[in-house]
Amino acid sequence: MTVSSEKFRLAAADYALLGVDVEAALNTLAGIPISIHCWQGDDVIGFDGAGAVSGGIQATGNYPGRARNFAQLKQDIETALHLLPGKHRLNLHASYAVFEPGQKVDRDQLKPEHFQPWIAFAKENGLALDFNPTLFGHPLAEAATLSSEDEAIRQFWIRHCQTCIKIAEAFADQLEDTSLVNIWIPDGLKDIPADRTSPRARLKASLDQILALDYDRSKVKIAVESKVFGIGIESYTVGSHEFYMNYAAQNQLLCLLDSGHYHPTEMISDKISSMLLFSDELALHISRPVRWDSDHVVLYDDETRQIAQEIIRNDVRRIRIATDYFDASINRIAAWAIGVRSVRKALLNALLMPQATLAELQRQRRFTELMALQEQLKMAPLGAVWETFCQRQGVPGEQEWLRVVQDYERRVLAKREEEEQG
Ligand code: RNT
Ligand code: ZN
Repeated sequence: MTVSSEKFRLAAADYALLGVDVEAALNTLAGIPISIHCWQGDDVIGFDGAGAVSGGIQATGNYPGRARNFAQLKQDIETALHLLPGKHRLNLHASYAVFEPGQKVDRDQLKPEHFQPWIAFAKENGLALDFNPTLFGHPLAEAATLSSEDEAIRQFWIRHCQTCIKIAEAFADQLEDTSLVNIWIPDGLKDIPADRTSPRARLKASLDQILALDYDRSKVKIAVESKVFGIGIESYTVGSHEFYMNYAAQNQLLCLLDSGHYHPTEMISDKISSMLLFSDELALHISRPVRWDSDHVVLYDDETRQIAQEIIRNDVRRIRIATDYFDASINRIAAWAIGVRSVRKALLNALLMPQATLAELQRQRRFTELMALQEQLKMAPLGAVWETFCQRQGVPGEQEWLRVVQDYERRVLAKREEEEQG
């Protein structure tokens, strides 16, 4: 027996004493899809010529090796996927359309054909695709988008969202899986508004017009993502939480909760149970805000663990889990690996908790024992179970994955900088 299998056997025995079935947990864990955001690979720049992200979000740092085109981003995602145990989906933005050399297609004219290479990539890797209209990093997004006072601009973005829904329908058809389309807009004001209502009324009218499109609701799921503020739009965000929560409820859309989009002490882990009492499905962007919506790499931290516990305690099948962060200060493949592995570890941690016992202690108001057991669980041998999970999934363990990244950095990423300097 190898050392790691012996460690696993002992760990499983410890969990059995707590009433937890480790094998059942690993089975469930392997099947939970995490939708990986493509935009960590290139600092949210995209391929359609924007050159930089805008809209109050920002990737800081200049670590070498950023993906500059489809071939590079695809290669990086594939490399990251080999480091990630379990089932995944891929989350694309419209700005990642793949064009022929010299071809220019504006965002309101995009077609499924511009994503055919991504569909092929998804097929090769057994991934389903999720999608996002890109309402930033574009000359017509400098002021406002779906809430714009300029009717031509507003209609441009309405057409963009509609075409994105059609593209997602093509994803769903060709990959035989539903596709989530998430709408996030950067509209807001730097300083105190005189009229908070009109932009929101225009956003509501825009969404109504987008949804009037004929699309297959069984294939394409639409989510709306709120936010409390962004850089340069500190005082007023048109798409606030109340706005979208009500809009989603009224129109049977999914509400998307991003863990960086609330006040610093307001946690999305506490929102999941409430949301699910009123809608069938919920979507999440797991991020890590540091003092603000900074989109740091997700870690295996308290809030990520709490989010995972709420996902497992409620109903994992009703929650669409995605990652959303962008760090340009460290190796971008490592950023994917650490963030997505952290979400998966947190899900494993949640699956290895004796949920029924804990809930019963709460019901009986035996709070001393509840606190003691919750603390005891923090010392449980999760690491050994995680290593076995990685091994069974054919993915490197905690000791090994970084070496794979470092090797890739030497072989591939470093060359990109040389090419650039030419
Ligand atoms: C921005 C939102 C949004 C973006 C992506 C790129 O604050 O979180 O989800 O991060 O669409
Ligand atoms: Zn987000």
